[in-house]
Amino acid sequence: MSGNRTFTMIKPDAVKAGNIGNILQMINKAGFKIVAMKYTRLTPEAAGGFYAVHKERPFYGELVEFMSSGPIVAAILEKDNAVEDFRTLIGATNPAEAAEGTIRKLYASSIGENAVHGSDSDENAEIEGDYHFARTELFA
Ligand code: FUP
Repeated sequence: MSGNRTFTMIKPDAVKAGNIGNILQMINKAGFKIVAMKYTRLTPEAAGGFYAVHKERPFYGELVEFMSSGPIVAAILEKDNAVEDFRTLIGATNPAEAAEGTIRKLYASSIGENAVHGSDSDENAEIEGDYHFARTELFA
C-alpha cells in the first residue's frame, strides 16, 4: 500500500522569483494538506547531506551551491498516494520535458534550478522529512 506523506522544498529560484504563494496554492488545490512547514536557509553542509546520494554526480557541486544560495520553504504534505501524486503535480526534473500545467513547467527555468523538490519514494519521504524537521542543529 502506498503511503500518505511526501516531503517538498520550494527551492531558492522559486522563492527568489516570488512564487511561494503560487506554488502553495497549486499544492493545496491538488488536495495536499500541509502538516509541517518552514521558511529556512540550508547551509552548504545541510544541502550536501540532503543530496548525498548524488555525491559522485558531475552536478553535485553546483546543486549544493544552488540549494544553499538563498532561502527555501520545506514542508511535509499529506494526501492519499502522496509521493506519486506529488511527482505528477511537479512534473519532470527537466522543465523542458515537464507536462503542461505542472509546477516545474510553470515555474522552473532549468534542470538544475527546477523550483521544487518532491520525494521519490515513501521511504525517502520519511527520511527527508526527518532530515528537515528533526535535525534542527543543521540549520542556521
Ligand atoms: P528529482 O527527483 O526530479 O528532483 O531529480 P533527481 O533526484 O534526479 O535530481 C535531484 C536534483 O539534482 C534535481 F532537482 C536538480 C539536480 N540535477 C541537476 O542539476 N542535473 C541533472 O542532470 C540531474 C539533476
